[in-house]
Amino acid sequence: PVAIRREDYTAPAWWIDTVELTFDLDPSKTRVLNRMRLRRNPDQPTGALRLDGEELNLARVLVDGQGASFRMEAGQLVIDNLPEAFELEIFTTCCPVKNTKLMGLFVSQDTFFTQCEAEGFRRITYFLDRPDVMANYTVTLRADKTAYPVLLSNGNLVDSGDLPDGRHFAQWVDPFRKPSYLFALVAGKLVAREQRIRARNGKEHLLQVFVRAGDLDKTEHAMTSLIHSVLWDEARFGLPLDLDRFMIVATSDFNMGAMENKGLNIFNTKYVLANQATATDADYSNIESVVGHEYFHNWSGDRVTCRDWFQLSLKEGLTVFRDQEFSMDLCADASARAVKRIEDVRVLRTAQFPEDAGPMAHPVRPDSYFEISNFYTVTIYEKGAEVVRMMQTLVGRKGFERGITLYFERHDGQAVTCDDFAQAIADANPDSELARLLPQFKRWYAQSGSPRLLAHGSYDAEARSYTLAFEQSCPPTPGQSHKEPFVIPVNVGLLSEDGRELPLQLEGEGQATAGTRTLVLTEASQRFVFTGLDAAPVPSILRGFSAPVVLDFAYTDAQLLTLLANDIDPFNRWEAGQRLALRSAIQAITDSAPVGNAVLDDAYIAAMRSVLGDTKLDAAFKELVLTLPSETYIAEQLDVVDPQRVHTVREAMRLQLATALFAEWEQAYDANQDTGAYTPDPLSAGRRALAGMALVHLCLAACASGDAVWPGRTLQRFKDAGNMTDRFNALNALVSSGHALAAPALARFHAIFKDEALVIDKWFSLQAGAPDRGGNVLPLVKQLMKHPDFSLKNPNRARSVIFSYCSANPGAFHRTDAAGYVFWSDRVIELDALNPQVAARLARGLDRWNKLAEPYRSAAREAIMRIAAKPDLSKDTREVVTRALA
Ligand code: HT7
Ligand code: ZN
Repeated sequence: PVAIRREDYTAPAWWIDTVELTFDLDPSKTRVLNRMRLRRNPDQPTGALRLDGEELNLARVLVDGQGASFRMEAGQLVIDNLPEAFELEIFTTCCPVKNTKLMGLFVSQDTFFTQCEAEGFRRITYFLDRPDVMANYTVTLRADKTAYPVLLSNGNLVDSGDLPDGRHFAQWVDPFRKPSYLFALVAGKLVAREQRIRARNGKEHLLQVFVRAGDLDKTEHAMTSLIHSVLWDEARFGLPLDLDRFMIVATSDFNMGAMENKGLNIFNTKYVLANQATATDADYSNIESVVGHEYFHNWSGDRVTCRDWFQLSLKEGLTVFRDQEFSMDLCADASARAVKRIEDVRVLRTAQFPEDAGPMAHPVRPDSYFEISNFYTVTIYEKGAEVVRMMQTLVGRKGFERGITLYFERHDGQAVTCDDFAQAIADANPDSELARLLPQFKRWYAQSGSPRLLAHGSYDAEARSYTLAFEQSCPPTPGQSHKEPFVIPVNVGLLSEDGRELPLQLEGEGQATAGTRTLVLTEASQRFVFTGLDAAPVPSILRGFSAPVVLDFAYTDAQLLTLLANDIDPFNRWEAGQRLALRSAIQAITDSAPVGNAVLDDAYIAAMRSVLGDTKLDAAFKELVLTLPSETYIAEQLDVVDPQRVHTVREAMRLQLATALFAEWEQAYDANQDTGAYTPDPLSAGRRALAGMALVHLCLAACASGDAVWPGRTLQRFKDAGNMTDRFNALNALVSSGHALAAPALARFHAIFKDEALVIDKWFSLQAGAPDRGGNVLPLVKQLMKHPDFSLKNPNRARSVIFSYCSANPGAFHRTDAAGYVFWSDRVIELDALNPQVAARLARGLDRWNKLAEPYRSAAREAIMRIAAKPDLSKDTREVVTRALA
């Protein structure tokens, strides 16, 4: 395969103005008639018409109604000697029922769905399948009326009716020009929850959430989330809903979370269906942000789209930022907002930082790719969102809103670049730091790798001043050995030793400021002098995680304990606790002695005791502070990783917290019981999360001591729970503590929920992700794959078993006998033949093999080589393993 390079971008030689598609839907042979009006792009006066196509059967090509001569070249349909403007008619067939890749037109549970981003439309018809070719679509769907009563496509329904032989049709016209990746159709037996809403301008819209008949009682939360999204985008950014009708449809077979097709969003059922009996608080929260995310794409993605796929973060980074802000604005108070921020940063640090340090590291705006599907990454999404967030920090919230307004005014209806976005934000704020530093700021788009920020503080008693010195650097990444300094906004505060917030007086500035201030770093080394200080302060650096960097500061334990107890910035309070725990973990891991049972010191335990007992703190925040850094995050801090040792140390820390704080856990459990009716709001969800965490620790301690009381109570809670969160937390406590009562509870759980696919996913995932005890998880995973409910073809199910084991359970996956790696390579190969996108995601599981200690390292490399040796791998998986071995 050949690499696609950003620098090779050229505008298309032809534009497509209109597309009329007629589908005769049939699972094994769908006929597609595609009638287009094309015209030459005057800026590209030469070049044949080259249309992309994949797995299509071509029956007819007509140019202005006449049979045309064409040739096939590297899978493309090529036509030469065309007039400047003409009508092109192409007739093809495809086989949706055999489409296991779930790209293009496919069938899921007897319903037709499409997935066209990034390059799926070419599996439906021959087309200029690139995002800068935007056209007006008219779509006619014809199908058997009994089997497919609902026929949907983008835009407005303009006609429908019956046809002979029990068939019927529906015609849809999308009033907006769009690229092919936003095309969608759905046809099947579906029912809808409907709601009419009136926008601020008085216009009425119809909102619909389509699901299978039995699932209507699980659509209320998705609908509420959609309504909140519509209102929020109008209120915060002045962006209204631009369609009469906005539809969401759920499918249980989907490669990703959801897809923002214009006016017809298609969702994985996981991000639509919820009721209190089947969905956890986390599910509710994910549904809210994914519904928001897809809805916000209506502007950031659909109205203004990407010129080429290298600009993917233009829409994805911005839209993640928007969905994060949406969820934050829905929070009732500052504490809930801080919890949301901590959760987002945790994702960035446990998933994106490793990506940025591994073989797949790439800039937020990549320079090349082999398969674009591999670049729907945490770097594009989450780091991209951090880049947008830094822009907001540099121009202020109001300034950012002005920038967004200008961006949409300037580029509505266009396919643009990340440069266009940054320019609009800067132009709307000409006096800002962003405008002043724009070319340097844009290095965030160009340079990969997570910058390191080394900070050092020194107090001068005589001058009553404190100097904060910063040095920034960025490690080499594939293809980028040298990096230029970034613009890094660092939010800083200073605390007295007894935890009081101090005024900030920067040398040479007139007025002292209270609270946090943003220092903007631009040089490799820079220093800031704070004056008027009677004693050495405790610096609170990178408050709110104001930039996606690794901060290195030689805090003493005492300083961290001060920050943990007092910082007005909840993020840095949490961060101080994480640093203390991480410090103990790394010490125990790198120590040559066997792992003891007192990894954490008394001061840390005492601090956690105060956090648990602090009546001023919300339960959700306590739960985050008490959660130890993950095995993946700990491993990232080490040069050489022995995953078993990391696992043993972390398990020892968990047990220590469980036993040392037994009484506090009991109290936390009792104090955080639900009183009224179930609601998934952050406050009550936080209470359930802390109660669930307490149960895990109580069961862990009980298993160690042989006590039967708490496991018994946990089983009872499992049986009596009034909602899935409490029920699942209780089940998790039994499973993760390895108690014998887990087995009957699991059996009962399966029996109750056997007809609820999303709950059965949880059942599989819990077992495949359970802490390893003497190598028991891999045999269990193999057994689970033989369970009648298991299917490799369904991505959610494959993820619930295989990914939960290979990618989310390092302690069980990294085995000294290499059996985990052999299992992984077998599954990658097996999945690759069915669904390359899912296989390539799984293939990322050993990205960090190079960091592993022996014998893991050699065995992991061998497993990757085993995959690479397969001659007929997909482009997707080939790219991942090739980069891993480079
Ligand atoms: N923009 C959507 C991307 C997506 C996707 C990409 C490749 C293969 C399947 C896919 N399904 C959805 C999702 C989003 O970011 O909103
Ligand atoms: Zn998106």
